[in-house]
Amino acid sequence: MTEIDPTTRRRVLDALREQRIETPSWAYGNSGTRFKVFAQEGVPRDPYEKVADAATVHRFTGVAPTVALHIPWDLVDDYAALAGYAKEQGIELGTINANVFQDDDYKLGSVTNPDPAVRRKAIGHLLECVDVMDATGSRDLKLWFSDGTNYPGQDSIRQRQDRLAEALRQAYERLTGRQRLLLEYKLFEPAFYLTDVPDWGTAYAHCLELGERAQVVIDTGHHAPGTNIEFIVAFLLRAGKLGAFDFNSRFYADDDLMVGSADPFQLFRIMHEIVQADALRPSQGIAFMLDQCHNIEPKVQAVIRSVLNVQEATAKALLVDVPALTAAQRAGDVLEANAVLMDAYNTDVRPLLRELREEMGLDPDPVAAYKRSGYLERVTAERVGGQQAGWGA
Ligand code: PSV
Ligand code: MN
Repeated sequence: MTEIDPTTRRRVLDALREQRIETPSWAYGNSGTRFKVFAQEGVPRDPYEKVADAATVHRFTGVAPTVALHIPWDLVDDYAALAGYAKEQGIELGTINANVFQDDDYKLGSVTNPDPAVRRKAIGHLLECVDVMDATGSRDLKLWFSDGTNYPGQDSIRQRQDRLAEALRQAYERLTGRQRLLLEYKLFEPAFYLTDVPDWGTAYAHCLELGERAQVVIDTGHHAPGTNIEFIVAFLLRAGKLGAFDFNSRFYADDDLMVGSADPFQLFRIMHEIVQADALRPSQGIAFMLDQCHNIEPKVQAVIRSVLNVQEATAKALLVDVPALTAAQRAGDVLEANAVLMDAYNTDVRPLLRELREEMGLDPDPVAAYKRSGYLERVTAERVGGQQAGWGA
């Protein structure tokens, strides 16, 4: 693709202007590996300061108007007040992530635990998360379970599925109005032998059983190397069961690096499936979230970069010449079809994105504008004393 014709340009700019990317509250807190957490200056000390950071990302990018919360990491007395603060800052509270993986009681699992009392406690937390959603006005309850077993024979695989189904049913039945249950799968970790929701097929089957408002979350970091993630995207879209993404990049396992940093081509292929299914528009209901931890890089700047990476991949996907691609596919012209796709991928969309931001009244270079703004210096000076928030707090 050499020149972008004016009609295509307008179509792409309009679609990009509508795009919405949700950032995670935990990306702004300190995080690390099990070896070391490197604390950074200016890190938020409470959910309010995390919201302020998320609002800063939105101010410079214009396409990140919501922040996801993790309960209890973002525990506050008054969620409606936090939602009000977010509004003042120009954003809204988004997805509520339940956390049933950090309590001693969950050693043998949460909702799949062999002990009914532990299962009741875990389900109680899921229901409390829906209470939070009622207060914040959030649409989505996102569930990821660390449940699994370490040794063959440790527990009944089948009964654990029954327990999982029962817990999901109770959470699902608690939802009202437009609220949805989003089930996230993960290949492995922390259990070594068996994971109770290890793949999209398991998540899909449970969501099918639950009903229309249960959908699957694809965390891009949660697959075996070489997995064709865009196939999963296409399959779930076709079935009407793709609810959300947790975007990030991985080299080895669940590294939670910036989306588009390890394999921007994969991100493009994913966004191509989204665009082909006309699933980009917010009205289509797919939540495009980030699930990242910035262990050694400055956090707000890294989230801004991540948002831009998603925008770049999306812009390229929007540039695919669909009539030419369809013609080549129908003619069985393998090389031409591939060339059409690669043409779009190889287009430098940065000038187009600069134009988009100018149209939106933003600085064309959000990273540079953020650095010039002095935000980091200001919060570093302000956020002294207290306890810095971290992954897990
Ligand atoms: C689990 O690895 C996960 O991807 C889930 O989405 C959690 O909520 C999140 O990470 C916590 O960082
Ligand atoms: Mn995730």
